[in-house]
Amino acid sequence: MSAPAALLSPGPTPVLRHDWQRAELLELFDLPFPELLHRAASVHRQHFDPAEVQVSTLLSVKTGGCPEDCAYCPQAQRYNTGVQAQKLMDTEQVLEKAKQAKAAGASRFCMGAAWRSPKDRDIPKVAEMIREVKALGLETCATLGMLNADHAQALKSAGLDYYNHNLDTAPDFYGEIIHTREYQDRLDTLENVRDAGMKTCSGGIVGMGESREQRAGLLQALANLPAHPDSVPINRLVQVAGTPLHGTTELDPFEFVRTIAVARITMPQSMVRLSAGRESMSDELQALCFAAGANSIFYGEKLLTTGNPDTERDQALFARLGLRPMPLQAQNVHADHRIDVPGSGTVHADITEPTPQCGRAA
Ligand code: SAM
Ligand code: DTB
Ligand code: SF4
Repeated sequence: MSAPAALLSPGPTPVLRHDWQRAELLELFDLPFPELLHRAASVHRQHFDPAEVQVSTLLSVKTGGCPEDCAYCPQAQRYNTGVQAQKLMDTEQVLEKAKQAKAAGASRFCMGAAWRSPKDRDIPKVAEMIREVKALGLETCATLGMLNADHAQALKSAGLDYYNHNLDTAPDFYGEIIHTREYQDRLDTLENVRDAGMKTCSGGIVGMGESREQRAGLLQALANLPAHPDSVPINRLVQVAGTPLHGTTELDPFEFVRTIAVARITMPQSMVRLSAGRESMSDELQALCFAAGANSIFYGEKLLTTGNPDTERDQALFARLGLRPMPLQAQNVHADHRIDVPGSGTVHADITEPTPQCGRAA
């Protein structure tokens, strides 16, 4: 099909739009694959060095036993997935993992908890973790469920740079996936995070049985937030036995790449993260995602409870594709406000170099 001239004209640097219509996004999705990739890659180059990929490491600081019913999630207590509930980790253990992540070349460390929302008594413990991880010279990120304004402020005061809270899917598919909290609750949490002066990390999951229109609806909801999320994780559903979504028909890999490309075009200055699901992707599919404008990954053998490519495989992939980790300075060029990261200059490790954990890339 032919795309409208307005969508195809290269033009000057685009202004950030917050008024995307679903039909416009669907027109992008419908473009011939090479044309869509070309457009996304062009937008990518206007804002980023396409050889640089931001590298984050995840740690589950509180695993399992979650009271929510998210149909994709291995950590929901109500599903029999074999995930053992654990209590909140000690700061010492978290710091050990953060040091390893830094030595392996990560620039951001994201702490996840299987909570609906943190309780008042959890906040000082998490704040201590954040302070100490930040003191290592890492950017800090947390994903702890819904956040009220006071909790958001307390985490900001502890030095939290990013808060991850996903919209997960389109408003019109959401009711098929989660029943224990509303879409509006998610928007409210993101508002509390922004109001506290933290950066937002928000994206979603594809491959949950949603339609293309609903994938477009997810990206529309993200792009039309009052501020584009600084990071946009695009997760491909990791199917876990025992969850209601286990057995869902797999998404066409090219449709996943299209989703990345449309995210890049509609949120040109955001870090678009090729997030969960990489373990089962070929190197070629990941390369297409980077070509379509993905410029962030989770690095390290584990996500929260499921697998991620091992570090040697990622080092080899970076080496084969000529990619390198994005230095913190470059990440903050695109931010609304700069982050004061102690010792940030030391975080610029090259994951293709040998590290205490891993050998040299092939
Ligand atoms: N409990 C908090 C919450 O829900 O906000 C934080 C942790 S939760 C695991 C963070 C995100 O991980 C979810 O919003 C979802 O997008 C993603 N996620 C969870 N399970 C997944 C799966 N099986 N496949 C892909 N993404 C998943
Ligand atoms: C996000 O969007 N994806 C990450 C992170 N934010 C917290 C989590 C993926 C979890 C995949 C399933 C698991 O490992 O439990
Ligand atoms: Fe709980 Fe978060 Fe999993 Fe939902 S996604 S069940 S809130 S841990």
